[in-house]
Amino acid sequence: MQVVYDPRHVLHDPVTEVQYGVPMPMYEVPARAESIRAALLADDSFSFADPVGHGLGPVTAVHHEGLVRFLGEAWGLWRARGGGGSMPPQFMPDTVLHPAMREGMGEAPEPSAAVGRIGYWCWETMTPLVAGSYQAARAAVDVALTAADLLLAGDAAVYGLARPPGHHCPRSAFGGYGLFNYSAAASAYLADRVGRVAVLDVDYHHGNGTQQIFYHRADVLYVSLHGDPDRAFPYFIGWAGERGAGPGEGFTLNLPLPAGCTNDRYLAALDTALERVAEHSAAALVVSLGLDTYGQDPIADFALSTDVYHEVGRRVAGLGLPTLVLQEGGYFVPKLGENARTWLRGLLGRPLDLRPTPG
Ligand code: Q9C
Ligand code: ZN
Repeated sequence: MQVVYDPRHVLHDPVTEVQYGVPMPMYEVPARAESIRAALLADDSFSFADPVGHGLGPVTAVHHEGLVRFLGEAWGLWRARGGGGSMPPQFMPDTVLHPAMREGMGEAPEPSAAVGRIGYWCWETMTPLVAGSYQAARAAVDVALTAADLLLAGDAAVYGLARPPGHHCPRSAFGGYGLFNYSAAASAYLADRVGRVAVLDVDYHHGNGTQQIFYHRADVLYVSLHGDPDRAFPYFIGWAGERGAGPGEGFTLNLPLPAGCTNDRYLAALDTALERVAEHSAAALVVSLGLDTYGQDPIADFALSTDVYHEVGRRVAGLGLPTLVLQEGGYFVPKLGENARTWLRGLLGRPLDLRPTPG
């Protein structure tokens, strides 16, 4: 299996996220992608390829141009404002555009100050921007699109190893650790070229961004298994009753799951998801692969074990669709590489081959 990877992911390396007002070390760190890369390099089922630049077209196909413009200039504006030294080494909003604020008053105009703009284009406090965030996020999109090209060229399965993850980014905002929704960009790119596409999002968190981007479309099916928004981030979206709208009605399927979700419970929900994907007659499948469903993940509450990822990959392969796997979440770094490798081996039909954790 070809793995597309770009070392520029390390340029996005904020130090502090804010959860419930508490500053804490980032969970979404460069070591995540490096742990996966190391595990795949040690397995001859995988070979590495570099991304090719695809420009901004596929980004603005799924994102508001204002968001893209802001992210491109945010760091420079922040530096110019503080002149360096005394400013925090990262940029995060203190005010976000809550819908209640202007209820009944129409759309808010985008302010001109960078400190206002960041809250206009961001929806939470766990995705700080640093000097290289934009470059890393652009590289991640190119990883996903290059992997999509390999799929279009005939590979049965391709893996895009990218970060920061993007599935929490709707058309007009960033957040949820990511800047650009590369799974959505690759899905739209594939839909333009092959017709119907299915997105299977197995990250622990609901992919609110991807759902929003395709909510009105019938050609791109969005199916997600995730922690129930009644208790889990992103809280306000991912409910079972959300099924798509207009021409997209029936083309979103949410399967919220309970805390402590076991391997068996998970596989049963996966079968439901795969049945819906099979009905879609897609020409390609995009998997948003989050490994934060793992039992030891520090920010999630499912109970999956490493071996079940092999079975999940195997069942996904059973669809018989050209499959583009794109990395999203997963925060238990010591097992992340092994979990990804196990999942991908299942997809490839290679035997389960559990290895001891390095280090
Ligand atoms: N206090 C992905 O896995 N923090 N994003 C949740 C709640 C943000 C996760 C913890 C989680 C974002 C791609
Ligand atoms: Zn996640």
